[in-house]
Amino acid sequence: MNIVFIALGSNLHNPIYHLEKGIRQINHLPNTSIIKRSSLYKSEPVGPKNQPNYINSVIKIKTKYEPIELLDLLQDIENKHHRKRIKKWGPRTLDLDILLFNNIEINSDRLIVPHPEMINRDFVLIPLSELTNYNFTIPKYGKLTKYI
Ligand code: PH2
Ligand code: MG
Ligand code: MG
Repeated sequence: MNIVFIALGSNLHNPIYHLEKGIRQINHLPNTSIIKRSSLYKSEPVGPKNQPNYINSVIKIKTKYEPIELLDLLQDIENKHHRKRIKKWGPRTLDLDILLFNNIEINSDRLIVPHPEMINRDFVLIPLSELTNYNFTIPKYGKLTKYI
């Protein structure tokens, strides 16, 4: 089984609904289950400011899928939430980002793991710290606590 951390974010049309439904949909994927979930956090948009505040959360899952298979399945779920890819860092109904996949590093066209922005984003680091212990290390970057 692979251990994967996924960040969820939403700032359109009832964000809590989209996050809760997204978590259920991930839990229903074959050979996949949620191990832990963080609290929901409200935050101001990072990037363009002319958009609503976000609700964010991080989950820890175990799954049999390989990284690109999981990425495809997460994008299917985003699409079911009528996610429109209009603007980088623009408003969205549901964003599902793979943060960490076991302890591996991936640098492909479609997927970079660890997520290259995660260490700069409190809306990821704080919920992630809820799910991990004090010594938790991020491949390539080192101790999580350095960044909080
Ligand atoms: N996601 C973005 C851009 N800005 N800001 C917050 N607070 N939360 C997000 O999830 C977020 C963001 C693009 O993925
Ligand atoms: Mg994102
Ligand atoms: Mg994304």
